[in-house]
Amino acid sequence: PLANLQDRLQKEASADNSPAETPEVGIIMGSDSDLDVMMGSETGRPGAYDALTDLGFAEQTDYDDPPEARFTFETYVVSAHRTPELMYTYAETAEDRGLDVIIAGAGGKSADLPNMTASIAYPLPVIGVPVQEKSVASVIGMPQGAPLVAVDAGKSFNAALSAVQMLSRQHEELRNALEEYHDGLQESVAHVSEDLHS
Ligand code: RP5
Repeated sequence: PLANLQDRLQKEASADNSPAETPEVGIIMGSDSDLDVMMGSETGRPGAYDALTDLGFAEQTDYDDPPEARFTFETYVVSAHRTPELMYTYAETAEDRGLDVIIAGAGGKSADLPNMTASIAYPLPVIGVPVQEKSVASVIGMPQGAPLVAVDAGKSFNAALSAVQMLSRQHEELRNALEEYHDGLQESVAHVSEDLHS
């Protein structure tokens, strides 16, 4: 499966797909044990999956068969330490595969996936998510000249919002969706206070 996966990524990079057919956001993580934090959904606190789907994105599982939604994201488990060649191929082909931004999460004390991906995929922006508190120093600790944007531990939800903010500079519908979503988030905070005082 490893060779097939690398092969598939390479083929997708040389395919002639239009931007509307390819995922804009790539979500990668070092282990399937990161899925809860990275995706959220019904597993606990909201994560990147929730923010993106709330904003109208659909998950694209087959590169050659895009969903109807205009904006899509993809999800891969890629480990900097256990599958370094796959990490390299993913990061190196990302731009040619049509991605505009990568959200990369890793845990442990050597949370190297976001950092290495940012270095290889440069100049494509990478948003790092430290999956645990102890991963923060590793994720944000980049040397001068090797940029990586990062969010706080576990905040893949914010990483997704930041990714859509980047995309919204080119797509007005995403700008409008972000504004509307922000209004909704404000209302939900206000509801909590209202409930406390009713
Ligand atoms: C990191 O090591 C992964 O991102 C994960 O957060 C952590 C532990 O991985 P598992 O041992 O649970 O697979 O590379």
